[in-house]
Amino acid sequence: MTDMKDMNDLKEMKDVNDCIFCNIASGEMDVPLVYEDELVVAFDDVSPQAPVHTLIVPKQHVASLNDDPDPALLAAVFGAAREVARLKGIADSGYRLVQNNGADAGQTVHHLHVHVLGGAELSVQMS
Ligand code: DGP
Repeated sequence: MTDMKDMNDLKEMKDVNDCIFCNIASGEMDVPLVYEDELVVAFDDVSPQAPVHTLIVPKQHVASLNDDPDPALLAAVFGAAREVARLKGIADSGYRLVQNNGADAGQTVHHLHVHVLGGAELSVQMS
């Protein structure tokens, strides 16, 4: 008989296999990386909303902030965002981090990610 843990493991395997950001992070999808370390990858957004628009994505599949990610993983994501800003030459001119969770926020890819936006003066509108 399949127990609850097996069911959860199966669901997690399905989520990972179906997840475009997991496929990018694992290298299965060949996308040029802006940055990589042990815990995260960063790559440019396919539909840029600013001259610099890079996504920071944990290698581990976490659907959203509601999934209670390890604080060390969140620290790695924010550290990577700072490093990407430096690599892209926008650390001093300024940059915005955006992180969407759920339908009202417009989250379209259900794998936790942070957008790094900059390279021009951004709109002051927050919503
Ligand atoms: P969000 O709305 O926060 O879930 O943003 C998801 C972002 O992911 C969106 O700006 C477009 C980007 N995106 C979706 N699919 C791909 C992809 O296959 N490659 C890249 N580079 N970006 C993608």
